[in-house]
Amino acid sequence: MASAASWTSFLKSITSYNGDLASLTAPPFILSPVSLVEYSQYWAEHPNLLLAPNFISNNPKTQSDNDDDDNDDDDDYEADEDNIDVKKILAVTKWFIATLKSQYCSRNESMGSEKKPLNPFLGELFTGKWSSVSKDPKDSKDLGETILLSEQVSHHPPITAYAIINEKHNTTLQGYNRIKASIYTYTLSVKQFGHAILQYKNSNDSYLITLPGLHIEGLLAASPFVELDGKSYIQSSSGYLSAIEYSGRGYFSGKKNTFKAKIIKNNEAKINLKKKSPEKILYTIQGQWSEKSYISKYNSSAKKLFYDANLIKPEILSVKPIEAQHPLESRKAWLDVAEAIKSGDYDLIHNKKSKLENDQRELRKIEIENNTPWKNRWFTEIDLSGKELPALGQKSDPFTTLSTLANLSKNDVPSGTPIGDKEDDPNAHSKHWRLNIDAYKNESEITP
Ligand code: CLR
Repeated sequence: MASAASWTSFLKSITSYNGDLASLTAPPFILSPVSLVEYSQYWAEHPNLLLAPNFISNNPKTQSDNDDDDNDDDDDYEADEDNIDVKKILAVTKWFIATLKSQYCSRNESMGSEKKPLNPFLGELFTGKWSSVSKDPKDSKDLGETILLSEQVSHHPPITAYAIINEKHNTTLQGYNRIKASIYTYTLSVKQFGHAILQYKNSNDSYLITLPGLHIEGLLAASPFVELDGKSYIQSSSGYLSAIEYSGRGYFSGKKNTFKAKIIKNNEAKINLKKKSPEKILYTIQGQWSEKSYISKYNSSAKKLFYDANLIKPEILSVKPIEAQHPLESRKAWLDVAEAIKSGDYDLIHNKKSKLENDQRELRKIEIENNTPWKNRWFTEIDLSGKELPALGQKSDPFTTLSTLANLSKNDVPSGTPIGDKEDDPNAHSKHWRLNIDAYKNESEITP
């Protein structure tokens, strides 16, 4: 019953929440031994879906059609769509929907509930790779190796940047995120800042991916879980938008984790706040992102299975053994704390965590004394305000064109905020984190 008592004091502490999640002292049973820097891996636990747009061609009998056996209803919708750009945004939408179960349900599945992750230290790294063999038995393509780079690029406020790179297919996903949490009567409400950019360099296609809002329910019952809310968008450079709306139990349907995605051509309808111009919806996809979802074509009532989240198991990232890791690598750095958490010994957790945190404070002090500020390893901050040229030698950043196409703000405001929305703070800066490709290419010390 000791844990029940400390849960009560935890609940009391969140009523006086000051905006800093790290300052909440949660009882051991709700602590996760995993650092938030690891969460970037959830973007690619289905590498075949991430890479799928590479295999979509104009040829009516495409590779993916050939791969289908008799039981081909899970991607049959591709067969009667001949616009290649529409096919591609459907494939990207499918990959994105497939990431959600990993992103938002995996702690419940592996640890029984949502948990409080370790708060990454500045410069903390996490890297690993996915092999070239697809888990999908229908997939016989050579995917090549996909690697993950994840780095804590800021500690105050916490910001994680990541890149997922497949050299064989010239495909890169990169992004960063930060959260802002508030508490309303025992519900933790979280806004995500940041975005991801997905680039298929062989075909010159790029996509902007924005991040949904979420809230944590079940706090009173001591079994927290995530519920997504609001909207998120996928904007393609080819001029198509996938607008996804989330809701929980009992809004669109009686079911949890529901969503409704609309595929729209940009010049037919922009994200318009004031007057809703009539949208010409090409496809609608609805269902549960943690279960099954169905797709229907404009003007047709016929529904086909779009994605079944329980059909193909996620492909787990392979990470070097801890003995082979660098001291900045997450699992190595947090090893003692992680073991203390697993042992459930509050004092031990506190001691090990304090040691790591004090060492970090000491490092920051030395940096100030010596005037040698911490240097990020794989990522750089760029400024898209137009006042300065974007760094990394790029004339323009895909975010500028893609956010303009979608009518989304370019500023550091909640992800997916439309231009002119009440959340679109005109005074917010336009700095965003990008992969420093040279730093990655010249990296020899810390490899996946
Ligand atoms: C981080 C970025 C990932 C998606 C994601 C999933 C779950 C989120 C996490 C992000 C941020 C931290 C988070 C977590 C769920 C719970 C946790 C909001 C957005 C908070 C800090 C824990 C609160 C503590 C209670 C569970 C007791 O791509």
